Parts: sequence; C-alpha cells; structure tokens
Amino acid sequence: MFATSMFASLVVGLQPNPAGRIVIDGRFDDWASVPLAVADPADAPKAAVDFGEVRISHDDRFVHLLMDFGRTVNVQKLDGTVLLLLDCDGNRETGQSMQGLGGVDVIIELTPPNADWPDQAGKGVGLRSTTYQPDPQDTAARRLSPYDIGFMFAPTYANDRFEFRIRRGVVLPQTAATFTGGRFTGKLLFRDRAGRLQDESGTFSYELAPVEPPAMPQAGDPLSRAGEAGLRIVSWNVNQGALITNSEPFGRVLAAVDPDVILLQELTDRNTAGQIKGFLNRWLPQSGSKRWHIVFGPGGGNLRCVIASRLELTPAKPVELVPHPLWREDHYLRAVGTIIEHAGKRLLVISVHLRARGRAGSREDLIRGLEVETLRQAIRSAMLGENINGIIVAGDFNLVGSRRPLDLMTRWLDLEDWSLKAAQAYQLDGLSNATWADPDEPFVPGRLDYLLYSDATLTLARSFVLDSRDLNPRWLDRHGLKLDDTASASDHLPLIADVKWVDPGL
Ligand SMILES: [Ca+2]
Ligand SMILES: [Ca+2]
Ligand SMILES: [Ca+2]
Repeated sequence: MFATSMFASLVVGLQPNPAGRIVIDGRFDDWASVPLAVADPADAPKAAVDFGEVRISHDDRFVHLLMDFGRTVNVQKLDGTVLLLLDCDGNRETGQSMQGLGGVDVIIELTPPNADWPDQAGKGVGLRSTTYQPDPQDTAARRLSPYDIGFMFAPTYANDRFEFRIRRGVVLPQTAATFTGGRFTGKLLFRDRAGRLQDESGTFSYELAPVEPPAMPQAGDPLSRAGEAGLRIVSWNVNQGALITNSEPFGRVLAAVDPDVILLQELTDRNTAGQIKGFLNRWLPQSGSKRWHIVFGPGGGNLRCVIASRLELTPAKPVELVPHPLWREDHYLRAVGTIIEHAGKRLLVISVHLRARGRAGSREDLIRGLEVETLRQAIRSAMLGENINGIIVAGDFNLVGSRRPLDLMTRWLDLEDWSLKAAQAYQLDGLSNATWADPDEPFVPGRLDYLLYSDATLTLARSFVLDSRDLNPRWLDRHGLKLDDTASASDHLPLIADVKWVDPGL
C-alpha cells in the first residue's frame, strides 16, 4: 500500500551543494545542507522497502541522490526492485509517460528481476532506456549497463540510507542525454518480486544550476609517501592469480607505489612463493644483499593470500594456517599472517579474503562473520604468545551483506588495550572510496577492501585507493603507468597505507 497524498511536485536545488562536494563513501555528513527533494511518508508497512526522504545535489560531472529506503537492506539484493524513473532532460516530449511521470527517458533498476530465471531473486543494478530497446535476440546490439552512466552508490553493506551518483552528459543510443538541460524530474517506485507496486514517491523536480568545474592541478606527486620513518603497506586482490598471468600492469602499479609490505589476496593454489619472488625481483628489485621475504598462505583452498616484505619476517604460527570454522570446501581460512620486524618493533600483519557474495542475513554473510570470529581468536593467540607492538589486518572483506564482519574485527578484538581502526581510504579524485569495479558483473562499483590498524600504537599518515585513471598524464608518465593499468590488472583496486609508530622509541 502507498499513500497518494504526497504527489505534489517540489522544485529544489537552485544552487549546487554549497557545503562542497558530495562524496560516495557511505557517510552522510556531506548532505547536511542539501534540501529535501521529496519526503515520502512511512506508508508501506509490509513492504521490503518504504521510501522516506530523498535529497538531490549536483556538480559539474554528477547528479547525486540520497535516498531513505525505510529498511536495512542491500541495494543490489532487495526482495523486489526499486525503480528510479528519470525524465533526465526535463522534457516531456522525449521519452515516455510512466506511472504518472511524463517524458521518462531512462530507468535505473536496483535489483532488477532475474531475466533468465524469473523464479529466482534478482541482483545488481540495471539500466534501461524507454526509447532504445535492443532486440534480446540480436547479440550484436548494444546492451545498456549502469557503468555507462557512471552509476555508483554507498555503502555496499546493509543500511537504511544510501547515496548514489549518476554521470551527467552521457549519450546513450536513441536516448536523451543525461542531465544536460536546466532541470530534470524523477520518481521512485518499489515493486515486490511478483511485480506488484508496493510504494512510490511523489514526483520530484530538480534545477541544474550551472557549475564551474573545480581545478584539479595535481601539483605534487599524488603517489608520494607520507612519513619518512614509516612503512608503506599495499593490500590488493589480484583477481585469480592475474599477478602472475598478466604481470605487466601489476608490476607497473606496484613499482610506482613502491611499498615495503604487500598483502595480496586471490593468488591460486597453482601459484608459488617462487613465482611471487620472481615477479618482485623483476619489478621491485632490492639492492645489495637485501631480498624480498614471502609468506605464501598454505591454507584457503584454491585461493591464497600472500604477504611479501622488504623487511625481515618472523613466523606467527597461530595466524599462518587458521582452521576454517565450517570445515567445508575450504579447510582453512583464506588468510595468512606473519610478524614484520621494523624499527626494533614487531608488527603483526594479516592478509585476509573473506567469503564472497550473499546479502545481510544470508548464509554467506553468516560465514563471513564466523570467519572473522575465528581470525580474531587466531590473532588473540598470536598476541598472547608473542611480543607484538602493532597490528595490521587488510584485504578483501567482501562486505556486501551486513557490516557485522567489519564491526567484529574493529570493535571486539577482545584484547585488552587493543582495538583496530579502519583506514578511511579514498580514490585520488576524492569522490569515492570504492575498491572494486567490474562492468561484466551485474554489480556496480563499491568498497569491498579494508585496511585496519591498531591505532593505539600506529598512526595512519596517509591512505588512498589507487585508480590509475585518477592520475593526470604528467604523473602517469613520471611513474611509468598507463591510464588503464589498475583496471586491466584486477577487478579490485590497490589500497595503500603509510603508517608510523606512535612512539618510535618504545
Ligand atoms: Ca558521502
Ligand atoms: Ca513510503
Ligand atoms: Ca524526457
């Protein structure tokens, strides 16, 4: 059921968000001064989504929306479909009328119905045009993808509010360009899995005032290291061993970043420590008698975690091979840990790759939580048995269900005087903290990778997520990088952190 009383059209947004840019990071303080576009009442008590407030902002490149779904859900695994209808050129003469909104040009579907298996749940994000509908039989016809419009949202984990962005000025086939006019209108629908309309917002209308593009000079080296006495750590999921099979872009990126410690996920059981050593000796050669030290995760089934370090390592038995809590297909966790000797101190470092897929409350989500609980116990054992001065846990958390696995790791380490804090690492353009993207998947870019550090003993001097497309030609050239190096290397982006000891004389 839904109310029909809120259909009055609102016009907002004459100024772009004066507080500054909207950043797609799952934090909403950037929306504090953005006015309401529409407020839908709590009027769908039995539905899986009950729209509330919608806010809209824009800058020269993107339109942003903040939407309240009224439930704690995963956007790409809803029990039904949210449809965002957009008359994106603000022209009723283009597009088609839908659900009382004239001139609809594009429809964004959050969790579109499963086209191949209609009885099964949908997933991901879909993009449709009302005026370009390619013949499904024509395999050569261009398919529309949410990646075409730079669609992105946050957070990836279950929440009741989400921020979205859509690129302006995108020309899809036979379709009005996105947000190039002076205004646009839109409306939200929610349909359950049987296709029944369960909630709809009123129509909202938004004025797109002209915006000057901000200057992006990149005067200093965007990859520069912070903290001279510190450690640079990189965590990177290398996409099923592509580090070995497609080593060139990985090599260029890691040489440019020049880390001291590398935490890798998704090597395979066909890879070896010798291959990693060969790769590092080629791309990041050590001088003199120095050499790379490698720990190749002995557990994790067909996908393995690896730690490579320029500094001496000491084994930390409890985190080398951690029994999996379920003992099913993988007998041991996809995780490996070791102790790094640095500046007379001992840093416990863990590379981890949690179970993929699912949504909040799903089997996969519960397994992620169990994996973290098991890993916490292993870390605890290592801490009790060794003299440790700091902890880093980083890797692919696959946080597509609840946020609980991250909370378990950060808030409840169960060690006196120790807690872990997540680095808030952003892409170099400062506009998102997404670490994953794959246009061939139904899912849109999001933050799956995290780096946690013991903030009682370590200071995070700098952290960032590297998408090589964020570097201007000068810095690409300076670092010997190609524009698409990170995208062609892996579906994940590398996460970089410069850390220092809080008390170097400890
Ligand atoms: Ca934000
Ligand atoms: Ca509602
Ligand atoms: Ca239109």
